[in-house]
Amino acid sequence: MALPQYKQNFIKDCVSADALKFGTFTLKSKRISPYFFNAGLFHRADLVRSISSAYAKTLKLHGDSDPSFQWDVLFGPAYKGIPLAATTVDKLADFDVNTYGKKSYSFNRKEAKDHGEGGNIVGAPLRGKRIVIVDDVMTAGTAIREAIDIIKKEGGELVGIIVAFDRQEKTPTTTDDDGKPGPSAIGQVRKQYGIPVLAILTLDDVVEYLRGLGGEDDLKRLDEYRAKYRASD
Ligand code: OMP
Repeated sequence: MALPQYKQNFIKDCVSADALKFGTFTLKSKRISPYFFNAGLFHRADLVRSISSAYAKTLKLHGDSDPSFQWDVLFGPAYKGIPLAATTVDKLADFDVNTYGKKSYSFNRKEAKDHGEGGNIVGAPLRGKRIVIVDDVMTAGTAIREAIDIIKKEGGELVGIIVAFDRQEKTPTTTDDDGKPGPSAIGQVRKQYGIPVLAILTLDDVVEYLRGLGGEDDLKRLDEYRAKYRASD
């Protein structure tokens, strides 16, 4: 089945911005990966629009398919999540002002503030609110778990997470290259919290896109990587 148009558009923009690169990359986990996704490169105005539209579309499609998915605040963990949360709520209101016009965003300060209004949250307060976290990539889940702790501490209810890219690989461990699929950080968070973890793109989407283009060398390297590190969930 062909990829939906919005995913195709987003992959094209990722490649043109160099945000999705093929080659040899060392990950935070020390794994050597044949590709890397860098959401930080979406800084030009047209690319900001591209990534915020793709997050917004993914959230909207999920909300349309599951009416029980209701939320109040999009939380962008500092620093990378901040522009993502702000631009995505704006884009959602563009799509459908009745449904999304009253949604909010917020983010945490990295440094505690003890004067002025005080507190560690800027934007909508989280207490008693249904929160969706927006972030770039989850590999081992370290960054996301920090964000989850902040939401708990602030009295918010976590109802979902959205990332730009799901690498669909097992959580890094010492027995990494045993060739057997293992649980992913995304899968573990889904199970532990019983919430949806959405992604604009997955590695499977990129493989499908490359197949359409006939990128044989990159495909071969992605297939080898997947065989080694594939997630079981
Ligand atoms: P965890 O906090 O371990 O889940 O890793 C997420 C981080 O991995 C991101 O915030 C990036 O610093 C980094 N990363 C990417 O941004 N893109 C990738 O394709 C792969 C990684 C990574 O190092 O795993």
